[in-house]
Amino acid sequence: MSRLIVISNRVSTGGGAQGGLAVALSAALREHGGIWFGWSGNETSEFSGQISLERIDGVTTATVDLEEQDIEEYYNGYANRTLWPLFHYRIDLAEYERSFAGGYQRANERFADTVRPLIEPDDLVWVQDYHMFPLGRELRDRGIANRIGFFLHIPWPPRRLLATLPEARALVEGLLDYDLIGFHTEEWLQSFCDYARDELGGIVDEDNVLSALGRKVRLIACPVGIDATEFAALSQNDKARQTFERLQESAVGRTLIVGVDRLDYSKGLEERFLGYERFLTEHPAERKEVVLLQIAPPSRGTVDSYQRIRSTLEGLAGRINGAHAALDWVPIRYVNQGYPREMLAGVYRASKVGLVTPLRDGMNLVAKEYVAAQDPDDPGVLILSRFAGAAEQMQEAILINPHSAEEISDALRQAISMPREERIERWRKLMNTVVEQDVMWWLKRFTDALEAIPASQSAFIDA
Ligand code: ADQ
Repeated sequence: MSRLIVISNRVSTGGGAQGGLAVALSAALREHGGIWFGWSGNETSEFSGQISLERIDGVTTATVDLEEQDIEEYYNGYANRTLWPLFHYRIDLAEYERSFAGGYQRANERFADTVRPLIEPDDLVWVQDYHMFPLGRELRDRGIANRIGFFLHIPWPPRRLLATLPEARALVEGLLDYDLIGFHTEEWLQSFCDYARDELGGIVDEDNVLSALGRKVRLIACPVGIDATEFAALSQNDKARQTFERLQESAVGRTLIVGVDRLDYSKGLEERFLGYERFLTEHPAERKEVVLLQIAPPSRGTVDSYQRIRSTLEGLAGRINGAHAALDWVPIRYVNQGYPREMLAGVYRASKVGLVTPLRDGMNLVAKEYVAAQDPDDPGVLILSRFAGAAEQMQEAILINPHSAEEISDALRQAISMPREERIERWRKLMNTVVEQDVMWWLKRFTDALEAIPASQSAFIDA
């Protein structure tokens, strides 16, 4: 079995917001042996390429500090102000600045210089996400002939949207130096193919191998999962039970509806609040029978669009509560805080409706966690946006268009009155998928596909 070199913006060997993913990547690194490389999260006055090696729970991590200008242009700039909004179809929020593009390229060159000496000839190299698009090419330029895979955790935008990015063509050309590119869904994969065909004259064969500009890269749709068995067990532990009881007590017999998201404009929180408000006004008889608990810890607070969405939501929650609250009832409990995973599991289990309404989402792991945490004899109902990658696998949820307040309102009504047998039937099918296509399944599917590629296929096919 080849050693694995995982490369991502941040390195985390467990816990944190991306708990499941970090745990899975750590498990793969323990099994294959190898190194997890990335930015330390720290700033240095002058970039030195000095690597900090650590061994945590059987996993070797290697991290490097970046200069303030790199962090500003590469991370806060190109990654969070340019690529994130564009890839979530929000060109209205995307900022196109040459300095960001330059800083992004420089940081990737620095990563390549730093990680290069750690890579041995038979290692599989696996680059994660939109922070690192150019890394494959940079490694090739430094003589790395290993198999290199790339996985994108966010959507791939339609061709005409991507074309608004000044560096779009260079970005996609750079991706041709990978051997394998993974997307969460067929839809994101097809958008990528559209661009490669129309803008680069590429050809995609029946095995999803793209040939363009004299190079070949294999494409796969490989949806990420959660550690479903572990999460289901978590929902039964003491801390989860305490949270469950506390919530049940405070809801005093009302139906709890839950939303759990990083505070991000892609998650459709504003539209969710408006849909819920519509439900309150359209169904006066059921009004005081429900409570929406929205948990949304702030993220990327230095970026203006994140400050704006935060204040918009505070205003909206205040207005809805002001207009509808009674002496003994507040319609929205809006909490800006992160919680340990076992508490979240208790929250999901206590909630009869899971409301997951992103406007765009690469996958969305909350939808899967909500399902995994349910009581098999009395499960809650998942309402899920059609525009989350997870919708491709989770057809038994109530699927909605998150832009329509009416659809959200109708779905809430349907979920709240759904008979137990139907809830159980839908949940069983959802749970089967969540368990079968879990995070270890994802990991194996990707690493098997990478290992199956003849060594260094991405070397120039015509050269
Ligand atoms: P995110 O945009 O962060 O991930 P998501 O997939 O929902 O979105 O994962 C969020 C994680 O954070 C979940 O595990 C959730 O439990 C946790 N979390 C959210 N709120 C929390 C809170 N208040 N307290 C504690 N934990 C909280 C990106 C992409 C997604 C893709 C993932 C993985 O945007 O589309 O699913 O990567 O590929």
